[in-house]
Amino acid sequence: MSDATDPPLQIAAWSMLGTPAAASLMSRIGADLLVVDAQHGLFDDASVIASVPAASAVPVHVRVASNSASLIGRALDAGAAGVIVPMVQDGSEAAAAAAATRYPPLGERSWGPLAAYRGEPTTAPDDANAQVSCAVMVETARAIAAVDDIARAPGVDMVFVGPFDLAIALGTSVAELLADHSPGNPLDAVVEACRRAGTRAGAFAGGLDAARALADRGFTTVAVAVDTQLISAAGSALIAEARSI
Ligand code: 3PY
Ligand code: MG
Repeated sequence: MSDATDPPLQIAAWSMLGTPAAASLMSRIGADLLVVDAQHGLFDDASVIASVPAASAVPVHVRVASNSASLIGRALDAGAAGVIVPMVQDGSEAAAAAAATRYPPLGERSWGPLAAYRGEPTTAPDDANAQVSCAVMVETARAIAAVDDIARAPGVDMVFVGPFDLAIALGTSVAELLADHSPGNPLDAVVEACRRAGTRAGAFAGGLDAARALADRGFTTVAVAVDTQLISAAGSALIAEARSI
């Protein structure tokens, strides 16, 4: 259930397709932010570097392939507003991810923004530290058990649930996870830990019904519009209708 102290709901778009054109299109559909997926999407280092400036209509957050300081640094050097770090298991992994997003003295990020090579102004280290967002993904049983430590880790701005991995890890399905309202539901545990820590709670939804269910539970960032799914769904519906011409 949403709470009066929660931040306003953010609706995220999500790009898998690995090109600046797809990222640019997805940044212009009215979402509050765009996630460029370099874990399970087709983005690599070069296409992240080309896509972040192309998707200039909204802040771009890169889901990096793993909890690696160099991947996090390169995504931020490309101009990303933040990163989403998958498969974070405990407070120390969360703190390491966050440290990779901040320059000293707050963290261990190394200076070298790619914006400079595009002739764009760079952001001063203190401003970059204040503006960047570090989201860490909670999607295993171990992470759920450590969710308070993860949400409280210094520099973590958002705890982001991967419901598909979480459902696999817990031996259930996303539908059952969303339908379950018994005490101790892991989705509620994430929202409650985030409220205690003053951290945003986000989740991948992948569609309207899941987004609504997650927002009703208190998640304040929901990723709802995924480019691959939109093309398949809208394309097959249109072709099916065109068959009746
Ligand atoms: C998950 O559901 O596990 C995700 O990582 C969403 O992309
Ligand atoms: Mg996942």
